[in-house]
Amino acid sequence: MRLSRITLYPLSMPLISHFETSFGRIYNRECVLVKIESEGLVGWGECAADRDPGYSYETTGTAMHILKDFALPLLVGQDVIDAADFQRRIGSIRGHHLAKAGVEMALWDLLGKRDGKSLKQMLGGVRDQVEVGVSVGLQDTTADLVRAVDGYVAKGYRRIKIKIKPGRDVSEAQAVRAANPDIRLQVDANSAYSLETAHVLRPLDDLNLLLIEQPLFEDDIWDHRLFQKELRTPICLDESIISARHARYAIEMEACRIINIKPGRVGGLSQAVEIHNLCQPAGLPVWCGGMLETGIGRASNLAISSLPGFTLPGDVSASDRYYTRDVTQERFTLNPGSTIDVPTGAGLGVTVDEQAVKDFALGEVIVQA
Ligand code: OSB
Ligand code: MG
Repeated sequence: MRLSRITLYPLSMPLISHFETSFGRIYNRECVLVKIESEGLVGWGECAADRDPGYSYETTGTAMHILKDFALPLLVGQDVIDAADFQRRIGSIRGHHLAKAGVEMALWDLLGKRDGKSLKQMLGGVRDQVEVGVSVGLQDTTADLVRAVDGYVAKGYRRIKIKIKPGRDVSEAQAVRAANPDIRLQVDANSAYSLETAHVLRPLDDLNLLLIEQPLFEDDIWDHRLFQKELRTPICLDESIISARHARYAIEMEACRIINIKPGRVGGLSQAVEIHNLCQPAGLPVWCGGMLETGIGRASNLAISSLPGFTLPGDVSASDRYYTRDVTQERFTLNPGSTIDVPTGAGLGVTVDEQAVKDFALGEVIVQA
């Protein structure tokens, strides 16, 4: 499709409740929306970079720079055929996966709208509903955490993830486990430990956790292998898996037994599908991670979660876990059984509320042929 105009909207979305991880606390989620206009159609995508380089070196600022100054000039006025063609065209830009993935998502939305196909159909999804859980941030006290988890369990979430950091790890997990003996429970350290300090996590092995997510540094696949050998609980990698090659390294090194797939982190939905296709024959379950997405990125996460290898519940919670007002007309709700429906409309299957986009936008950049 000939891409005539691409608009970037850096957004700031107020969260219903603040979200704290080992790398910091946020009250507003920033991201960048991508709008592509082509042949009378409009496609939307979401770049999951945040304001600060805590989770990733990328920020909304670097994403705006890379897209405006390097990626979009390679695309506007061009006839871009599909995601593979898109990846070839931007192949000269090193890294910046979150930025690239936002544009790839908008391209998928556009192609789906042209062909009358849902993203689920295009990616090879096989489920109409997907199992989901909720990722609960660090709270001020352990009692607050147990209360927050209680609230989500009462809403129907059957899989809970809690964030941990040094000093707030085993104690938090033990308290949540004691209050919820049967719930599917997992923890996420967001790279807060080294092999030397991670020994404090050993007691987590007695809590019947589904997995321990990204305990060690993001660039340390080898030490994850060493740590995995010490644990019965599966390690799941998030930050470390930035490409299909890194997924292969982790599988071959036995550095983890589960992979969290975030299409943004790996440079796009096409790369996410590749990792899924690599993990399936290797026997590694995968699940879809979340980045506190708006309705746009959430629709995309639900579609990819419907692929056959996504056998663990995703961090793709209902809209009301995040935002009172979203940028899509649709709001995603939790079904009994801790599932959410996968959108069925063409492309992402959502209708963007352009007034909401304008209200949350911190700016606007237009690149055209
Ligand atoms: O590590 O999975 C993570 C949110 C922002 C950045 C990194 C992570 C997260 C989450 C939230 O855990 C998942 C969600 O979107 O609900
Ligand atoms: Mg994570």
